[in-house]
Amino acid sequence: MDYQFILVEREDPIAVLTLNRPQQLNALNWTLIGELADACEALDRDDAIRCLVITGAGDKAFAAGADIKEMTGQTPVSMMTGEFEGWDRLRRIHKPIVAAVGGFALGGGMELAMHCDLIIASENARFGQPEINLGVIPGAGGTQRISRNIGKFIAMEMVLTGRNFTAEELHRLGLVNAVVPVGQHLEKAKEVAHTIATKGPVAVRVAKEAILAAFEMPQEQGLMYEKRLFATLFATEDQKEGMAAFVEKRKADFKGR
Ligand code: CO8
Repeated sequence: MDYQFILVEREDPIAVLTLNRPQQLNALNWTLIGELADACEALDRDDAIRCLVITGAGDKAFAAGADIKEMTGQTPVSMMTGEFEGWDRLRRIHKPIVAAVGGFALGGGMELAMHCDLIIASENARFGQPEINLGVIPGAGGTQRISRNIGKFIAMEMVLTGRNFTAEELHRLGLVNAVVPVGQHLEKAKEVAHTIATKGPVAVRVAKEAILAAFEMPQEQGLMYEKRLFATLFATEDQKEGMAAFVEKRKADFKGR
């Protein structure tokens, strides 16, 4: 399937999705977000693919935000209807997604990275929520995700001052998994994706679900949910295979069943 604003490259068992508007620093227009959601959903249904990587084309940006030119003529009604659907669909992808960030990840770009499950950043990556400079606030989860994933005070600083944070700062704050030399973010992200892809697909899916549930549920309920998911995995062939492989001192061959 050909898309206008993204590239999809399969490297089974992983797939790399590239935001492809480098002249506009990969600004996220509505079509791009819709295409990204379509492609992620198709790969989510594909048993041969076990982990996704999202990156930006060119060496300047992951994505410099939602497309400001496209937003200038919007109204409250047009912003409320339909257009958020792509973001919501991305939130519901079951397979793990690794963000490979080089250069700017601003506004919607940082929010897209935070929709992913791990973030690998190049030393030159710059993250920020500069919407305040445009007279608005983050609209794709920035206020909520920074508050929950880091905390109130950093969220206030990012959103109220609009200051960019370095990859190293966000690594120290726990939002970035690894910082690598300039230009190596995609290779590192693919390496991490390949590692995840060797694990049992059912356990990976359920693990992502359980961790995301921690942000939605009280702890007592979350612990019970985890316990139930853990028990359910004993009905899978992958559990039998994983444990048998350990006992027999061989590599497990997970089938996702
Ligand atoms: N939208 C549209 N075009 C952009 C964007 C953007 N966010 N960012 C950069 N571009 C374009 C520029 O207009 C320019 O195009 P042209 O050559 O046609 O003028 C091209 O990309 C290159 O950009 P610059 O010349 O500005 O490059 P610099 O290296 O000088 O500066 C910066 C790089 C600092 C990143 C600068 O481009 C910048 O400040 N960009 C805007 C950053 C920003 O404010 N982002 C937040 C946008 S608002 C948002 O993301 C809200 C999210 C809500 C999501 C929910 C939606 C439903």
